[in-house]
Amino acid sequence: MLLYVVSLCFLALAWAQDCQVANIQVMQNFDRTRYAGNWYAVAKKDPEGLFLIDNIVAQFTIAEDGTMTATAKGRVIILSNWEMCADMLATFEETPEPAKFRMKYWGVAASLQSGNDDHWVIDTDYDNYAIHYSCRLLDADGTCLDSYSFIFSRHVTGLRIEDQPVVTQKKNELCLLGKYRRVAHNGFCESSS
Ligand code: DAO
Repeated sequence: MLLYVVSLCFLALAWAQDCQVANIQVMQNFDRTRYAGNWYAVAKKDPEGLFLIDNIVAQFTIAEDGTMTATAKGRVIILSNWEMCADMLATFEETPEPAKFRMKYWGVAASLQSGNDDHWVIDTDYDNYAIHYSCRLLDADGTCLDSYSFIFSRHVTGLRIEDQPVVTQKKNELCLLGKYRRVAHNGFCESSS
């Protein structure tokens, strides 16, 4: 019996970490209304060609018709060495899975990055933490060649201690454990435009 349980645990672990993008589990029964509001990025796994560096805050809004949009700010360096606070806008297209969106984004200033990425909500308790994931480039074997992921907190001070184990577990399931860096908040986007 014990051997059976241990084997099942190993199987579950292997399945969770096969790194296939198609097998990534997202938030079940995702409620975008509860996701709305301000989120501070407290950690980030960068994609190729990093854009948002730190002081990253996203604000999600749900319209009366249910559509989700967002504004976001963050410190960026553009044109090789010009540091500024980027003002970004995003719209979200629904997919058959409630926690998986296509996100179209662009900058208020034309010199900022624009694009169209997946925006998947991997897990959230809505009140404290949220884990976002986006795979930009799928490899031929089904794993992700270029991804980025934000760990969001409702609190600018970071994640609560009690939320850290679940966030670590989700980072592991995304095959991104050890690939995140801390995102600082020092008021840069409050003092510059
Ligand atoms: O920072 O390197 C990067 C990639 C992120 C690009 C996305 C910026 C648009 C922000 C929209 C806010 C919703 C999270």
